[in-house]
Amino acid sequence: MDNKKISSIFQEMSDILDIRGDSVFKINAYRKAGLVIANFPYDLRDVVAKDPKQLENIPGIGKGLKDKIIELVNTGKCEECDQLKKSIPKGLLELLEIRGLGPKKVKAIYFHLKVKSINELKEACEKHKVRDLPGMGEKTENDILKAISEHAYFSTKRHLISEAMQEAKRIISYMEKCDDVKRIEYAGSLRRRQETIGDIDILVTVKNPKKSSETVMKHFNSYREILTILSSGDTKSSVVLQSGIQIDLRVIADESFGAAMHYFTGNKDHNIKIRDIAKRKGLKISEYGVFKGEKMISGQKEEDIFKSVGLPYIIPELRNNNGEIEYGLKNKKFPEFIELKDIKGDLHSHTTYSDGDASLLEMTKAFIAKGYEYFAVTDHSSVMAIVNGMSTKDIQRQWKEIDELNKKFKGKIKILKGCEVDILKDGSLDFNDDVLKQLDIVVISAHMYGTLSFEEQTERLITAIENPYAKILGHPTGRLINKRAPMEFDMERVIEACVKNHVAIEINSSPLRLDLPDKFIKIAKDKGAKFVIDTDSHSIEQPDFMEYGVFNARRGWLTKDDVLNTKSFGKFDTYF
Ligand code: DGT
Ligand code: CA
Ligand code: CA
Ligand code: ZN
Repeated sequence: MDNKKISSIFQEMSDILDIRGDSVFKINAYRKAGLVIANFPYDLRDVVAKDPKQLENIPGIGKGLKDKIIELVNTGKCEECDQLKKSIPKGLLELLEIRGLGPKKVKAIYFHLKVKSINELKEACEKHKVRDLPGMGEKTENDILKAISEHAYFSTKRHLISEAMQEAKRIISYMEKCDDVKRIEYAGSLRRRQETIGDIDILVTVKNPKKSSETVMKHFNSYREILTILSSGDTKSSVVLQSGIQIDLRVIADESFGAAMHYFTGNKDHNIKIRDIAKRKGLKISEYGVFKGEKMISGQKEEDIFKSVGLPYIIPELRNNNGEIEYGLKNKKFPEFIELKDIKGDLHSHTTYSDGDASLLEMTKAFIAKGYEYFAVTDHSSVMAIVNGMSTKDIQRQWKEIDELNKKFKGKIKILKGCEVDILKDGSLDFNDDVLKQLDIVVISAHMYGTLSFEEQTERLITAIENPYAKILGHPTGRLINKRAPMEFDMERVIEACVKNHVAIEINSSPLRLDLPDKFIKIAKDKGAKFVIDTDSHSIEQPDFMEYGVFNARRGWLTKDDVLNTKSFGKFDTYF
């Protein structure tokens, strides 16, 4: 643990003591120690190793703090600090990250309003509860709201897969213009289609490594979108783009391409397990190839790596060391996982009848361009006033237009009548049965009351799922990646209710949602659930999101059979 980290722990301790209302003496002791350590010229690890007594000569460090420093250096933690941390609600520490909020304000907000998370604080500000607290006012409230949105923006270091994918495609097509590049691929979490991406990893092979590496590196480092070059060597360069995304590019020999692709695709735990198996077989796997003693026996193709340890090819989406290796060793073969080309239609979309950007006609043309057999228009129900939800009159007008368009585009596409009906607080649906029974597709979604208690939320969702007209449970957790936390409820019970009532579970393909999240997909599949992968399109470009939903489904081990919209209309709807 370095000085910086120790200093920030002490700083945090003083903040916690301050929020708790501990003695000023103690609060200041920690605060001072934090500052001193931040500016201390020697590494505390060296001091502890050589002569821990010297710590007491540092101004502001007494015996108590000396012992804590030794404990932190030696064990990486500090018992008393951990205790202290547990003594206040976790969210309060998060509040301190908001610019302009010190322990005093956090304490007042917690004490008077019982606010203990950033989300709750945001709500309190929006309801103008903060301005009446002692020492605060309208301005404080506005400042806090502004700081909260900045915090959300800047604290998200992981990128949406769609953003990373766009950048990766752009850099690859730029690099392909360099004559010395033989092959180029992206690896890492992007190739595994993880829902968020830390950085982009690119592999390049060259015709002649000795001659070409330098040219390739030069070409890469001259990419116009680069904000800063973090490091650049003979075979590796790391840069940050103006968009804030980091790219690591590596140049490798073509004979090692497979081994490097495997290594840099990861994830790390998957790699480690594969290498362990190889070791037991007397082989060594590295990013350069498969070796027997000194001799490289394979590694040009990625399949070589799996073959060498007795495994069938494992698709990148599954490489998480989550049972894929054991499954492959045992079964020698994987199921055929769903692919984008299996999708026959989209069952969740919006038009200008509610909050969509495009007209029904424009959306129809966009879905025809996808080559689909059908799509469902599912504009919002009336309770969603903020997104211009439809009244009963609106939806009847829409049905008329759908009938006309269906005549016009007969043989090209079939438009299904649908609605994204809001789940109300008590679990009832926001359209009367008379409307619901006339619809082909009813997506039930919770957009409000995201903060009900675990029990209430579970009951609310199950009540909605039990409604005989419910067909698809839309974006089940309600999360927005990097923006809004998922609702809290008993996922297993909700999945079971869907299975029992033949309600399909949505895999919402919007890169901001990816909801149901991949970690629950396999659980739901094992419980016998059926899925719909749809895009929730609000514009004519968004039908393209479908691939992200399919990636997510593959990460959840889904095959074509698990997903209803791989079948024609008339076939899948019997499930409802
Ligand atoms: P990210 O960037 O955080 O979204 O996730 P990754 O998986 O792309 O991670 P990254 O960029 O740090 O590294 C790319 C791959 O390189 C990773 O998936 C596996 C491999 N790798 C990196 N560090 C290690 C390591 O220490 N051991 C092993 N066995 N593999 C590693
Ligand atoms: Ca990465
Ligand atoms: Ca990386
Ligand atoms: Zn929607």
